[in-house]
Amino acid sequence: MKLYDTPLAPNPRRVRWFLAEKGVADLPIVQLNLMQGEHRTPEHLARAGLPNVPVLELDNGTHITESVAICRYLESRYPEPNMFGRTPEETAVIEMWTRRAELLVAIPLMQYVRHTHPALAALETPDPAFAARCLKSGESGLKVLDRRLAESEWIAANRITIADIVAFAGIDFGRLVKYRPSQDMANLARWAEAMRARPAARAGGPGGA
Ligand SMILES: N[C@@H](CCC(=O)N[C@@H](CS)C(=O)NCC(=O)O)C(=O)O
Repeated sequence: MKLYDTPLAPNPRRVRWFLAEKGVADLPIVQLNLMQGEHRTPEHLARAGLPNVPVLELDNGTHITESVAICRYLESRYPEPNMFGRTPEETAVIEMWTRRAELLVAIPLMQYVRHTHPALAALETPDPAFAARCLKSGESGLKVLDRRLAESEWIAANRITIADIVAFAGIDFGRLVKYRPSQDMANLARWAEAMRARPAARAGGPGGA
């Protein structure tokens, strides 16, 4: 098994973080330089189907893309600690919050950064009006998480799960443009500090710790 990765990006960071929570340190990692277009080569497109990372290559030649799908596969290979749910109810609630974390928070905030940071113009034609709409929408999503975190220590269960990783990697990507959520969202701030303090935050890579 082999992971195609890149150091600063938030979606690959989810997988690195997940592996660190599982204590998996021996998975071979191939770093691609997105700024040099290494994810756009015919070799990478043949394995990934899209110019994206992360990609997990299995020993039988199967390629899995989509960071959450990769984590789900890794969960079945390395079941402990459980990050996707143990019962039907828990699994569904974790899926629900993972989708909310992705759709309401991570995607808009990642798009905000992509359309704001000058260096990312190599990947994206900056659209300031779109960036502003994404920030507004991501901040509405943060309020949803803040309310949830008033009633629960972690986003989806009584322990860290994939939902927390998806949300935090998206939010923390904002550091590239010096964006931090308002400390007025005290529950979110408490949770973000707990996430930042985990050893996996460092293993997650230079996206932030
Ligand atoms: N939904 C995919 C998104 C993958 C993705 O967009 N990866 C970014 C890095 S965070 C990428 O490869 N970007 C290359 C580009 O924009 O050219 C996932 O969760 O894995």
